[in-house]
Amino acid sequence: MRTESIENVLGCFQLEGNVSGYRSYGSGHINSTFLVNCDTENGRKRYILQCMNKEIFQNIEGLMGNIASVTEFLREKIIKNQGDPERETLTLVKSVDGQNYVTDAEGNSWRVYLFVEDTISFDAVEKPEDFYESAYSFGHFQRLLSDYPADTLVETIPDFHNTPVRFEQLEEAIKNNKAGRLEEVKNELEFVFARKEELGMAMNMLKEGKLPLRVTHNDTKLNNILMDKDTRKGICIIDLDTVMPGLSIHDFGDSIRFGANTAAEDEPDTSKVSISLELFEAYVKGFLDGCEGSLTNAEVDMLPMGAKLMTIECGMRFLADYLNGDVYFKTHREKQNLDRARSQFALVADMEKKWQEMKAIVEKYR
Ligand code: ADP
Ligand code: GN1
Ligand code: MG
Repeated sequence: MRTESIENVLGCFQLEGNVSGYRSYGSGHINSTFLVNCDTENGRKRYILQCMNKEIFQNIEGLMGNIASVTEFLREKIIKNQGDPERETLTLVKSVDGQNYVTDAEGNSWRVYLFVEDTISFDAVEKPEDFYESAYSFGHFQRLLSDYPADTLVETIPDFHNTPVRFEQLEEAIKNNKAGRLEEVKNELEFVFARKEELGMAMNMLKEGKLPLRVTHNDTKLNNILMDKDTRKGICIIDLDTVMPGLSIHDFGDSIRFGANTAAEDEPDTSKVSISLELFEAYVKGFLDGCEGSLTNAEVDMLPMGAKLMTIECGMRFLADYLNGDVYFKTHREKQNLDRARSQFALVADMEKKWQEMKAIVEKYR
């Protein structure tokens, strides 16, 4: 991103004071995020500037429409509950001509949010209590959106958590072998193909009406929640690009995939990868508390399967991206997508070993 263009873009938004600096920020894999500092008469004011990934999000207008109306809906609920809407949900800053985003001369679209101060977003769980808090918040988020008109939401990435479609996309990547890396991933493919029959479980239950479609977040990674830096309570759910109709077990599962792994998502040494049952338990408890009894019996039954499916699905996505030449997820080193995929599959294997224990934990809190 050229400096000159970022400065032009910032000039298009209704920021308070004068921009005194900006820098790259956060560890998201999709958008380009910047922290922006402004000097105002009353001191410092900070913003988040994001360039949306236009290869991944084909309908930016629809995506921004979703975010504007979901944050407005949440804002009203937060005000009713006597909360602070500028801390508890994202606040879009309008452009000088009153729009929710701006498109530059190169066709890149940008948005600005108020920076939520005095919060932290974790890339790894430090304490089970923090994981409980994040689970509570993601459960509560779903609860707050339970009466949101789902049919008005644009599907920003079609088939986002349709695991069988993700399998087909992997098959396509194998067929094309664009980056010539197929030979390297034989073991990983064997792992996935051995589990092919299981991949459709959740989607089949949805089709049969056994699992309800809800408004879900769909990207419930630990660093997509801001926690208060002092109380360490969940404050604000962010990264709303994929808020769409989806399955609650997928929101649950994606958090487990990322947060209950004893190793990093891209850990090259898979012997360090395992599912922490202590963290799994903290998340089950927090998510069920946050959902306040709204999950059906079938949803609760399927929580462990949600975790397994989200982990294998994400592994397939990383693997397909590796075969395609690292075109989707941001990478910072060679073979990072391959390491990410391997770490996901090692986590699935460990879940399989601990399956009965995972089920017993869910039973304890249902
Ligand atoms: P990506 O889609 O690339 O993951 P995110 O929207 O998750 O992008 O933003 C990346 C990171 O920026 C987050 O993990 C978080 O640390 C930080 N961030 C994003 N929005 C805000 C905000 N409004 N206030 C404070 N921090 C934020
Ligand atoms: C991406 O945007 P970010 O970094 O929070 C991805 C998720 C993956 C995750 C893996 C829109 O999330 O689906 O689970 O990376 N988001 C999108 O870390 O594809
Ligand atoms: Mg993110």
